[in-house]
Amino acid sequence: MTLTPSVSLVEDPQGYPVLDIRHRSVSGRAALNGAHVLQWTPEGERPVLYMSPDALFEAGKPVRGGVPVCWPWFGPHPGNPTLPAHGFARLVPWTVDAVTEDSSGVTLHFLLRESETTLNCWPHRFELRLEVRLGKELDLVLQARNTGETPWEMSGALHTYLGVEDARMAQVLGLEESHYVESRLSPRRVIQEGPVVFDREVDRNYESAGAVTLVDPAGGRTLVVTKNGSGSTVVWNPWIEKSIRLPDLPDDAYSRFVCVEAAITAPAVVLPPGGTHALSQRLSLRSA
Ligand code: TA6
Repeated sequence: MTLTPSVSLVEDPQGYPVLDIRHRSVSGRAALNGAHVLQWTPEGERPVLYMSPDALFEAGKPVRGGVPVCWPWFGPHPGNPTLPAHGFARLVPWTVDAVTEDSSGVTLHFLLRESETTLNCWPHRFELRLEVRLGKELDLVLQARNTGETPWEMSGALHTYLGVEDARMAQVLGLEESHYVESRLSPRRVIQEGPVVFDREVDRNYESAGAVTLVDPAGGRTLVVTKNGSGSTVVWNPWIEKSIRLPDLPDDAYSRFVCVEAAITAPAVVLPPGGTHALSQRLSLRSA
């Protein structure tokens, strides 16, 4: 099915619907499952997002790469460990509300509302919209609305896998002097001294609302991540042991990506009936 001249709906693999974008300024792919941006490649560039060669493309399962939408909670569910990590939004099919394009790129509008599946794990009514603008930059706007009768709270993230040539030489700038916690290892708040470097597992939740820059010297590329509506920046690299342990990552994956995530963690956002909150992120390439 062709939606606009540059966008068609394919099933790849079979039975897994994906919007395939081939525009003169950009190419990309986005799955209906999870409204998941799988690929973004500005014209004349290498793909910007990392996608594991071992990623699973199955309904109901998260995809290891691209931009997973973590919502309505980030990380393990605060009260019920049997619920999926990072919420349900990345696991369920969304609808495509609209597709538009112009000379500079393509915009996709995804929509998710409560269903029996979501109500079974989160008893609230909501409307979640993801607007994806693919061009020489990648813009994502995740807007949540409380369409119910009572307030509810949300956390979440745009869990972005950024491809690098060699993470062991990469640095994340812009978090200097920010406080962070190493989410797995210790609740202790630490101050970031200098650039963030990758020589072990890094799984940090920074108290930062500002832009960050990922420098990839081996790849000759620099990526700027700007955001709004997010008080936390999560930086994750699994390093060697976890890359080996995660079944949907090749053993050497740790050297090939860094996750930089525009996140809402603590405090969670509380929405009254009719209230809305937008979390947005822009990725822009700079030649190094
Ligand atoms: O990005 C932070 C994080 O919470 C890490 O702790 C790691 O678990 C990562 O997300 C991947 O989570 P996932 O559920 O996609 O395997």
